Amino acid sequence: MQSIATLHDVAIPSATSTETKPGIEIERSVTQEPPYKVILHNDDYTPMEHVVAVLQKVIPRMSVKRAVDIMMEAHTKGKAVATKCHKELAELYQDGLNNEGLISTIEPD
Ligand code: TYC
Repeated sequence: MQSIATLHDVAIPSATSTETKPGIEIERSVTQEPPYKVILHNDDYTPMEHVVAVLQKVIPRMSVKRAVDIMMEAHTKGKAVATKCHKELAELYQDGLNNEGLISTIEPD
């Protein structure tokens, strides 16, 4: 299959890999690395609109509806899974969310 990866889809090849063909390495990283959950935690002070805006800014292809659903789940239950992806991307999204004032953590899925 041929596809043009966007910046967000391109994984950083793992340090332990011996693979030398870049295209194959990227494919392996995206499809075979263990999944992580990015978890959004509720707080008592961040405006709901800001939470939705940050989710959409930080996580690619996040629709308004999904962002609102995730925000409301965190608001009512204390936490919500914002997305699942491989570890390097999960760390990127965690930093993006936390740098905008939200509280997020990552954990293996
Ligand atoms: N609890 C916040 C409020 O009432 C809204 C909020 C929702 C904050 C989800 C963080 O992850 C969060 N303004």
